[in-house]
Amino acid sequence: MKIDKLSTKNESTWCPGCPNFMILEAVKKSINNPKNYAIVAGIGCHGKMYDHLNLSGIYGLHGRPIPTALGIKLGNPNLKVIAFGGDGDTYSEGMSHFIHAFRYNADMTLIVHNNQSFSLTTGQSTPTTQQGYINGDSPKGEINTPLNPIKLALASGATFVARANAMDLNHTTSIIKKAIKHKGFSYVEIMQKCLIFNKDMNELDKIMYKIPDNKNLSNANKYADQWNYNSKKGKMPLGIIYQTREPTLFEKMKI
Ligand SMILES: Cc1ncc(C[n+]2csc(CCOP(=O)(O)OP(=O)(O)O)c2C)c(N)n1
Ligand code: SF4
Repeated sequence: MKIDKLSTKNESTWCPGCPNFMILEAVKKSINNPKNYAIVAGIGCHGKMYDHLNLSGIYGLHGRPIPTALGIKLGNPNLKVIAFGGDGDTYSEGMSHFIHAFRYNADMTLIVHNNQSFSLTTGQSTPTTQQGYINGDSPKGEINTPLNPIKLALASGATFVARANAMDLNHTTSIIKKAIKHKGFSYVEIMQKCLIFNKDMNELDKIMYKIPDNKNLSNANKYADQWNYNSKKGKMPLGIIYQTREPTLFEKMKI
């Protein structure tokens, strides 16, 4: 098998056609000097990114890719650190880390693979699952409304918030490249269909549209409000929803 520098020979356990393959490709296209990078993954289908990227790092715990990535960054500030999380991983068990990461503003990147489902554990509801979704955990349908992590990120002091569509390789790649370049904590949510669970939300491409890079917080909040994670209607903006420059963690610590 011929493999490039960033690939591994590990067997894939993703379902054939899973959009995680597209996210993997976008990440590979965004990395130019692998020795400068370290990665962390949570546990879930998204976590298999760790198996397929020939990069240093830690295959972390469910919900904990952010603090693990922060530990790596503190250990070696010269590294570019990327954390991969699922929507269950990041917005449920890992939620406190998500909020504080924006306050700390350490210079690293979080990529959330949002398929609106705890897919590896057979499709239970996550905090961004739509109301009414029937699954093994909620046989009568999910009773709660989803939270909006983009709004939460903005309210928590985020300096870089972006959303991408896993199926749009070029756009996703350009966003990941900008996220890695950002000075501070960059958060990229990649909307990703799951081919097996919560397939109800697999037609969201119809409401997606691209926005120009935005540096205005009031506009960012308007973009965030355009889609509530609950509906298949409305408009879902893709692109850099907000970017600003604030002191990073190390600048604040003066190291
Ligand atoms: C500390 C801990 N809590 C719970 C689990 C069980 N668990 C493993 S994977 C997973 C679901 C992952 O869902 P998500 O993060 O959305 O990722 P996906 O599989 O959808 O990519 C859960 C709940 C675990 N392994 N460790
Ligand atoms: S269960 Fe869903 S997210 Fe997991 S590998 Fe299959 S298609 Fe991808």
